[in-house]
Amino acid sequence: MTRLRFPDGFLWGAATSAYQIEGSPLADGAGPSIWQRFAHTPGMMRDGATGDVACDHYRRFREDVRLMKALGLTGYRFSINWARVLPEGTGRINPKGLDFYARLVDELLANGIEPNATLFHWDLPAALDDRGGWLNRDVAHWFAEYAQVMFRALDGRVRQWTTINEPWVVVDGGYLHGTLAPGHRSKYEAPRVAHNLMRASGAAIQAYRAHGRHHIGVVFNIEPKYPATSSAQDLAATRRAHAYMNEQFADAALLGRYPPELHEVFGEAWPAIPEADFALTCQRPDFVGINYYTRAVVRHDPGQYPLQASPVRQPQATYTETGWEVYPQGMVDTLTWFRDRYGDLPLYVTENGAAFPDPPVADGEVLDDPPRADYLRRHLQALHAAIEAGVDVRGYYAWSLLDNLEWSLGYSKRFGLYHVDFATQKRTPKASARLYAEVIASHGAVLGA
Ligand code: PNW
Repeated sequence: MTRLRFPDGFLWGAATSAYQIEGSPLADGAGPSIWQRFAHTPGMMRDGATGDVACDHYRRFREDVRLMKALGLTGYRFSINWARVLPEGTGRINPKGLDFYARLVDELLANGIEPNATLFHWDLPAALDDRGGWLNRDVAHWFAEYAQVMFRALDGRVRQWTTINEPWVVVDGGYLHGTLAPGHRSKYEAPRVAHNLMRASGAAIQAYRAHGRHHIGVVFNIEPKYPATSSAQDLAATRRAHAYMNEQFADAALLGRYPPELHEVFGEAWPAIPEADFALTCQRPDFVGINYYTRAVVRHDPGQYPLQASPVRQPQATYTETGWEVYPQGMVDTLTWFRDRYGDLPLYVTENGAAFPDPPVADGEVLDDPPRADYLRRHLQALHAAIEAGVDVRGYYAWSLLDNLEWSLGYSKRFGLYHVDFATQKRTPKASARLYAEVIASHGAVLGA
């Protein structure tokens, strides 16, 4: 194999999100979010986990920036808890909440790390949920108001903004299957929420055009779909799954329409959408972030509501602890598909990583995590192949800097480059962290050995 080299200026990052790492969710005047409520509702979270403490990053962020520095990161993607800044979601600003993010950004910049601030990574203010949350069309204005507060406070120092993280997960987990906050289960709500998420993202981009001076983008989780057989039924199921998960959001944002397969999926639950709305959803972002974890091989399955499609397990493949097939070629397929469908625009891989069971921590030693290191190595090789194929990828963020709260799965799934002992808050580097540091220091050369 030849020596790999990533482009000069390629951004090497790691990603986290507010509710998953911060802890202190109600500190210093913050309002509750829907995740605060969901986690405190019996039966919703594995092992009764909550984000009350998480990685205690709210109080230990300086130590965590030192960990980033030790890896040689040039970028860090974090999210802002809306209800820390606007406890009621709109209106009154909480200066102490705003100040936390200002201090974090200052600490990053002082260490030469470029902040990428995500405005929404699932923790909607509970006060807005009380007003209908993502089902209320006004949410686009609420979100733009909050976005402008953040732009005004931090745009001098934050040069990369992200509107919404993974709208599909919000819709599918939060409103269709009820596995994530706010825990609704309705095929009538799901497409309305999807549309309002994209209206909100567009409204924030529009606000940025008036007030911002740098770059704003949106983040989609893309999971390429491959048919299990060449039967007409499996091909149609694959198209539905692809339209629902991958095209629904990116088409609204970049093409100003929805794929026709969604009508099949939602049937009479598909809402009438005013054509004028697409002028709002379709605001060209400066970049798109793609979260890539896995692929799905899809078959027709009438029992799956409402998609009538389900994934087929690949007997020869390796699966992560969250049940995701390790499939690095999917990274190449995803990035080239995205470029071909939506045209040239700068892309970032804004999340990629894997949960595997880790061995116990031995004092003072690097924790050995061969499967995660292997996942990282092979996906970075795939990323390099996509860049060689001409896709304009500007950076990569590993998910995640730290072991953290894996949403309703609690602390049972570890994605971190650093192990976290949740009893003591001690951070321990894993071998995957060492590998990543070597990749960064060598511009990728160690990947080609
Ligand atoms: C992402 N899927 O979630 C999120 O952005 C992170 O907050 C999360 O911790 C990470 O991936 C690991 O799960 C996803 O079903 C959740 O395809 C589900 C899917 C994809 C991404």
